[in-house]
Amino acid sequence: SIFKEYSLKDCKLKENIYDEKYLIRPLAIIDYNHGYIELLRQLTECGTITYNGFKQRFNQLKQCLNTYYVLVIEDINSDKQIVGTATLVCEKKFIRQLSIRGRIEDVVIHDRCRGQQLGKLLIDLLTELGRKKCDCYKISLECKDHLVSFYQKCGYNYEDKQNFLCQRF
Ligand code: 16G
Repeated sequence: SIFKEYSLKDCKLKENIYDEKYLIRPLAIIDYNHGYIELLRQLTECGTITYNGFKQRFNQLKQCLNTYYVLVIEDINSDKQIVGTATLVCEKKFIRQLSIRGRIEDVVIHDRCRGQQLGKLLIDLLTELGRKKCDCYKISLECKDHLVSFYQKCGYNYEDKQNFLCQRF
């Protein structure tokens, strides 16, 4: 498939990526009507999200220049349904000579589309984007136990010197 040959041109993701079945592109407001939120529900709870609420949040992310890169996979043959997503967030720091730290967030592939390497493709694209275009000095992510080996295949590993801690509200 075209995916295997694709490499991020200038890492700008200016061109959409097609093959016969799927289109990979940045999130758009219209995706609200094509199952984007329902897809996110396969990852975690989302509560009630109205169209206006979604649009407002979308515009907030967009206003943060060079910070949020939300990719989606559209199923061309299935009424443009959104069947995959992943986000790269670039955090600006003072440390390490005003460095940028990347995080991979909210990765979901629709349960009916798993096993086609679509998740790996999204991670690879965002990792390349973070490394080459955004100049991240590191990119990290958190995941459930059963996904550790998947992310290891994408080049992510445990770090001895860091632990992940969390407080929930
Ligand atoms: C996973 C996700 C994270 C997401 C969280 C939601 C990846 C790599 N990790 O950790 O991005 O925000 O689940 O779960 O996709 P929560 O609602 O329990 O925080």
